[in-house]
Amino acid sequence: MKPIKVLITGAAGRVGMPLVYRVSAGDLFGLQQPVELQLLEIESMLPNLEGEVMELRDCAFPLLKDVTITSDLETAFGDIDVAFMVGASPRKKGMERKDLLEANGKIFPAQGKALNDFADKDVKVIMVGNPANTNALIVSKNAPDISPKQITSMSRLDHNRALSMLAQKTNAYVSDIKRVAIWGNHSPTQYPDLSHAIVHGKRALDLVGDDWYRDTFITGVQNRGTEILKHLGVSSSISAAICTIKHFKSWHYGTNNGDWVSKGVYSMDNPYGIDEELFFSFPVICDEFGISIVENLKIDDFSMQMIKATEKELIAERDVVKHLL
Ligand code: NAX
Repeated sequence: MKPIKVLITGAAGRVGMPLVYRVSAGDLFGLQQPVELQLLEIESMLPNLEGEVMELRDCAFPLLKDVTITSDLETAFGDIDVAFMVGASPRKKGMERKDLLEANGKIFPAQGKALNDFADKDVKVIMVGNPANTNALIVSKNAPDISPKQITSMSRLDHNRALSMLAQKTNAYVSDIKRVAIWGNHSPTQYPDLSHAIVHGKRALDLVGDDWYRDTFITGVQNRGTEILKHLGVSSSISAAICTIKHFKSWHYGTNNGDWVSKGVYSMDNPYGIDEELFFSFPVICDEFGISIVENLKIDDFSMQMIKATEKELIAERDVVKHLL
C-alpha cells in the first residue's frame, strides 16, 4: 500500500512530538496504512529532532515507512497529503494569544506558499499553531491554488474541554453528550455553546441551569488554557496532540453518528451572517463531500451577542496581519 505523507511542523515541540508518535503508531489511518513523516523544524532544533527521531525509529513502528527531518520548506511540503501545522511559539505566562500574532504571523506566508507550490493538490491542512484561526487565514491567502475548504484551524481542544466539563457536571459519560458547539476564535473570546446540547437525550441547559452555564461553564472553557498555563508554566501538549488527531479523524472518516464537532473553517457563505473572510469555529458535520457548517440552528440573543464578540476579535486580528494576506 502506498504510504500517506504527513507533514508535522514544529515536530520537536511539546505538541509536535506526541503527535509524531501517535501518527507513527497508526492512530490516524489505522493499522494497515503505512505513513511517511516529513518533519519541519527551525535549523537550531534539527540536532535535537535527530535525537528524537532516533528514539522514534527504535520503537520499530511497523507502519512507519520513512522519516525526513528538515528545515527546508520545499522538502517539508513536497507531495504531502496531510499537514499538521504546529510549529510556532506557544503562549508564555502573562501573554494573551493576540500577543502571539506579531511573533507567529510572519511564519505563515512562506509556509502558505510552500503548501501551494509543493503539496499534493488534495492536501488536508490542520492549523494548530497560535493564533490558529488567523494563521490559517494567512496560509490560505498565500496558497491560492489550494481550496480554503482544505484548510482548517483547531478548536477541537476547546470542544473536548466543553464536553468533559459538562460530563463532570451532569455525572454523564462524554459519549452521552451531543451537540456541544464552539463558535469563533480559539481564544478566551470563544463561545462554548450549550444551547443545543443534549445529555442522555435531555436538554443540557435544563440539567445544569443558566447560572452554572454562564458563570462557570463558559468562562471555564474560555480560560482553560490559561489555567493550565498557570499550573504547569507551559501550555497544553498531550491533550492538544490527541485533539489534533481527533480533528483529523472526524474530517477523514466523517461524523456519521448524528452528532457534530467544532472546527475552524473558512467562513465564506456561512449561514449565520459572520464576516465571510475569516477562519471561524462553527459546529460542523463531515462526510464524503467534505466539511459543512450545521445549518438552521436557532441562535438566541445571548448566543448571538457572544458570537459577535468573538467575530469582532477575529476581525481585529485580521486587521493586524493584513499585510501578510
Ligand atoms: P513548543 O515551543 O514546545 O514547540 C514549538 C516548536 O515549533 C518548537 O520546537 C520550535 O522550534 C518550532 N518552530 C518555531 N517556529 C517554527 C517554524 N517557523 N517552522 C517550523 N518549526 C518552528 O510549543 P508547543 O507547546 O508544541 O505549541 C505549539 C503551538 O501550538 C503554539 O503556537 C501553541 O500556542 C499552539 N497550541 C494550540 C492549541 C490549539 O488548540 N489550537 C493547543 C495547544 C497549543 O498551545
